[in-house]
Amino acid sequence: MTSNDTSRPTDPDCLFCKIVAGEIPATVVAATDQAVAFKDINPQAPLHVLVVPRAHHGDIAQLAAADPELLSGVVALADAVASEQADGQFRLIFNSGPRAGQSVFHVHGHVIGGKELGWTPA
Ligand code: D5M
Repeated sequence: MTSNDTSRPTDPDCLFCKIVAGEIPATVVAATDQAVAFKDINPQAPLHVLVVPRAHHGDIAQLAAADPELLSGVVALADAVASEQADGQFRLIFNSGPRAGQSVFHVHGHVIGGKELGWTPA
């Protein structure tokens, strides 16, 4: 782990840190000084956007412990994206750990919406 020029934790080997830095292309739909929202490369619904803090934290529990205000900013960006791109209603999923389906270890919320959602999470 390193820090960038704003003393934000970053990981040079992290895919989502590279997207935040603009080093890997992504379809960014919204951004704040705290967080970035970009389209999931493998969408599961008409709205499927990932919201990530600019700072590197491994999962939602680590983010909540280290910087609860930043987690709040990530949730606020999810809400804004759902309002701008769909009807404002959304599901926000944070997979935490490989057995829960997490494959990228930079915390990210899946903002899912744009259709009537069923409930089959497991
Ligand atoms: O979710 C990781 C998600 O990240 C998964 O839905 C695919 C998405 N993904 C992976 N690489 C990219 C790039 N390059 N752009 C956009 N989206 C990407 P998880 O909960 O960790 O399984």
